[in-house]
Formats: sequence, C-alpha cells, structure tokens
Amino acid sequence: MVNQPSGKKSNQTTLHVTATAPSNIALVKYWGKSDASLNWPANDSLSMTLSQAKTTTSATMQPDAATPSAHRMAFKTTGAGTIPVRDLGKTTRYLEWLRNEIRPFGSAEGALDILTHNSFPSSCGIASSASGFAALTIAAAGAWTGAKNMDELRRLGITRDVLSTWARRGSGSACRSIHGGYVQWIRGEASSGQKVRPIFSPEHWPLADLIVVIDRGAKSISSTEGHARAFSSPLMSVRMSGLDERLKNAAQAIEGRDLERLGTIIECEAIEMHSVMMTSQPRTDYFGAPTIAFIQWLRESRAAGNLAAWFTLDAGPNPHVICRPEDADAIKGLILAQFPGCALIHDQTGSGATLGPGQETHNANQGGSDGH
Ligand code: 2P0
Repeated sequence: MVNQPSGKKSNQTTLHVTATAPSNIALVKYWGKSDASLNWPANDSLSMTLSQAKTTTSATMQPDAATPSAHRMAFKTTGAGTIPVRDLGKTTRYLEWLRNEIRPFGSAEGALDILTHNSFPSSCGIASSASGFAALTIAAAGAWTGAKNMDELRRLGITRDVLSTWARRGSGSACRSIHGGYVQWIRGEASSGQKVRPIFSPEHWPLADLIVVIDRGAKSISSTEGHARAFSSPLMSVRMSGLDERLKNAAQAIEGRDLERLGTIIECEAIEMHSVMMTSQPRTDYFGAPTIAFIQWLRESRAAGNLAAWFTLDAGPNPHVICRPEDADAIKGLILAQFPGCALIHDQTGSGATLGPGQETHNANQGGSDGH
C-alpha cells in the first residue's frame, strides 16, 4: 500500500481516458525475485525508457456491467481488427487488487471496457508486459477516479511514484516504464522500501536502440517462470555479488556520456544474465545460433572500426543495439545488409508514460474479426 491522501475524492466526470506507456530496455537487469508474490526483485536494476515501442490503452466505465469485476478487454491488432481477450484471469486479478489501492484516492467503482494496442509486434524482443501493465495502471486510475491527465492524477495524490508502485505489482519491469530517461529500480531492504527513480533525463543523453528482430516466435518460457528458476543456477550468487558495482559503473558511464564504457558493461551484463538462464534448472535458453551469429558479427565489426554500437538482450533472442542517434541510420544499413531477413525497429530514449482524454469509443465485446 502506498501513502494515502487525506480522503480527497474526485468528481468522477471523465469516464473515457487513454494512457500511453513506453517499453524499457534494462541495461542492468532484473532477473530473480526475493518475493515472487510482490515482484520484489533480488537486485537493483537500471533501464532506459524507450519512445517508439509503446502500449496505448483506453479505459471506459461500463454503464451497465453485471458485476463490478466484469471487465471487458480487447487487443487492437494490426491486420486482424479488435480481438477480445479470452483469458482475463491475471489482468482481472490485478485490476481488482488495483481497485482497492485506488479507492482511498477517489471513486473506483464499476467495471471497465479496456482496449489495448501495441505499437510493436508481440514476441519481438520488446517488453510488452512493462508497457502493458504501466498503461493499464494509468488508464484504470484515470477512468476510475475521473482524472483526465497526469496532473489531475497527481492532484489526487496519484503521483508517478504511486503509479510505479502499483504497476510493479502487475509486472516488475512495468514500474520503470512510468518514468522517462534512465531509471533505477532500487530493491530496498524490505519490499516496502523499494524505490523507482529517474536518475538521468532523456535529454541528458539520448541514445538509439535498434531492435533487431531475428526471431518472431513466442518465447517458450515466460519471464515470470524464468525469474523463478534463477536461483537454481550456480552462477546466481556470483552474479549477485557483482551487481551493485556494475550498476554504479553503468550510472557513471551514463552520467559521463561514455558509450564505450556503458557498452562494455551492458554486453557483459546481458551475457551474464543469459548464462544464469542457461545454467538454471530446468535450463532456460532464450536464444540460439542466429543470435550468436549476430553478436559475433557486431563485435567483429566494432573491433574492425566499422561501427560504434553495443548490444544487450532481453529475455528473448532479439538483440537491442545501442548506439549514438547520429550513427543509427548507418548502423541500420550495415545490419540489414548483413542480415537481410531481419526486421528492425528504430527506437530511442523516451520520456515516460502519459494520460490523456479518450481518443475513440469502443466496445471490447464487439469487433473481434478473427474469433481468437
Ligand atoms: C528486465 N526482464 O530487467 C529483465 C531483463 C527480462 C530480462 O523484467 O514476472 O516481465 O512480470 O515481474 O518484468 C522481464 O520480467 O517479469 C524482465 P514479472 P517481467 O527488464
């Protein structure tokens, strides 16, 4: 439970709002939890918030729902129209938990119609649970309290810190997507002591993130399951012992805008996290030969002086190539010439989640074009 305001209630006039939340790429990773039920991480992490890869979620109060928890949800997809979500379990449980958190800040009654759209294809190496739960949290808070934008939420006492604390419960990495720029998630000595802090603004050091889609297949092991396996790896204790120092060094590299230093750190970090994954019981392999071929090519090209770019990896096979924005187009050209079958998403440092008035009307129970 976050700090509560002194009984201030909203007038609940706005019933239709749209939240947008970007994904984020971890530079120092969250992998392993001290308490899975609370998404309390085993270590601090540090991420860069993106801008192009984002989730847009609109929420509308249902005027005539059978029960307050009869939420209706749909995904807007590219090419297949609007698809009702059939398995509402995890999201409905989260929304009911969230409703109890929001109640002290304003009315949180009634069921919601929720329509979600990702700007990026699923399973492409972009953390959709981060942007998804961040956008859902903000949209539900807006629809339930009647707040039309982030300022109005803040006036109700629902600050970015509060939203981040809530979103974390839906998916750990979502807490970092509420904020912009470079964001540190501090685990604290107890779960209640966690903090999420934007430590450098996007303007401090804009960087490009070229997401190379080597493999579009859905990953076979969910991140939540992967987290649960992490401590079975004999490498995990070694990893834990060095992470504070690594995060400090990464923050210093960002402060000094030292790309070579940051790049060296993030490559080591990504390989170490995946080494933990591959040595967990049961083992968790998120990439294979095509990703290794890409990494080798990138490192050889860099060593030959052809590009100034470093990779990191999420829980999947698709590398994120971090480089200076002014070099991004040329590096894109080199990647696509070498790997012509890959798709590439050109992203960069972004400024965090937003809330605005609803942009369209919808009915989550209608319009499903493929009966998914
Ligand atoms: C991260 N990842 O720091 C790391 C790096 C993937 C690799 O956070 O169980 O979807 O919902 O809290 O946040 C992915 O895990 O897991 C993740 P849950 P989440 O971004």
